[in-house]
Amino acid sequence: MSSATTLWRHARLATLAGPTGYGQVDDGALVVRGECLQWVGPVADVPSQLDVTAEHDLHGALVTPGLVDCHTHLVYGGHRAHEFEQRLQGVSYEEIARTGGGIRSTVAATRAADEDSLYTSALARARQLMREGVTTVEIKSGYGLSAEHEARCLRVARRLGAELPLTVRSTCLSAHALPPEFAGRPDDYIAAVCAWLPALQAQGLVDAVDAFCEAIAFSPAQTQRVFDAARQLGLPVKLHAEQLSDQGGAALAAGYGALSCDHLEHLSPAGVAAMARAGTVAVLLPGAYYFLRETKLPPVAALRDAGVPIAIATDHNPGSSPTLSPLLMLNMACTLFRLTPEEALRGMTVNGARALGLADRGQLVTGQRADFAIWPHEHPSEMSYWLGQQVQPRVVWGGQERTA
Ligand code: DI6
Ligand code: FE
Repeated sequence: MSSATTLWRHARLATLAGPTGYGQVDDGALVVRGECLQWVGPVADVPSQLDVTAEHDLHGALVTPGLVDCHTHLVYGGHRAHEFEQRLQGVSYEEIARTGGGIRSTVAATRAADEDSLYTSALARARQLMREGVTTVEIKSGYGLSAEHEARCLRVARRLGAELPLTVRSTCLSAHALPPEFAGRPDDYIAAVCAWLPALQAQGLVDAVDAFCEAIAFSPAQTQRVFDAARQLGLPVKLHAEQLSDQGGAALAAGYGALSCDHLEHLSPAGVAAMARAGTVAVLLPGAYYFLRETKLPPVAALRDAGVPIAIATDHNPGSSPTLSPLLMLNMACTLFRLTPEEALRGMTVNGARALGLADRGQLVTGQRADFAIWPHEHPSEMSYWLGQQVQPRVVWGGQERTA
């Protein structure tokens, strides 16, 4: 069976091909065959011998790769608006966590919800991301914190991937917080996590393993035990590292060839160097920085100088980043972290894909997956310029245009 070949012409392409620059093609065309890009270039050079079955004229609209949101916690019950109020009264995120609120309050709400209602709420969130051009999303567990409840959250993530055109990568973040039944016994909890990981993997629920290495969460030694269990199973690792303090987590993760280290506000020069050596992506999360009213900036200039690829994600979660706007994150990456609009866009396309270990997307080049978004813009810098405008692109997932 030969698959359909579709020609999209008169696009202003931001291909992001090559290591820098937008890779702009002003009067560009994309040829899509099946789920992949068969040809990309100027309209004037479209090969004539193609057996095109459908054509679309884009009248000069901007086309970018589909957005990759490489760090989210989309599956959870409840919300934490009351903690937002407390924090505005001066109670810190750490204090709330230490007194049983924070992640643990979402764990209680998540355990109390049934699988269908977790699915329904996560579905609405995923659709919102899709409406802003997200074609690939990573979803972490970490609000179940028992074998049963973690499996449930990861099944919800898999179900979203099966029922939506979106690609979903699922990450096991069981080492996110200490559940109440293990109070005072963090090492026992880590042993339990290491013991249930093989079963989660055997059920096909895990693409990567993450942990929260922090004074209010797990130590480097405990993180290392989780990483050893992941390595035994051949699973790649990522880490919530250096968000609130410098624990040396990034260097530890880099030693395991981590796909990414995420947050990184307190990253040290040694951590930057270790990430550069390992080719680990730095995932910066301006939503959490903003919402927690942090003041310590991630070391963007040092990451840049060391050649560490930078990704940007929403970190959607109910405690520290309740946003579902990837475009707002592009803006904040520029205004708060001083990325260039080009770096921000790369961060949510090609480098976001890299943070998930996906080499088949994030650029508009021959052979990549035909995931792209069509924007009412003249220049790619507008992706991060328009602030809170709720721009809705047309979106093509694996060659098919659909509405989210
Ligand atoms: N860091 C974060 O920002 C999220 N998880 C993490 O390890 C926040 C999770 C939450 O507060 O519910
Ligand atoms: Fe997170």
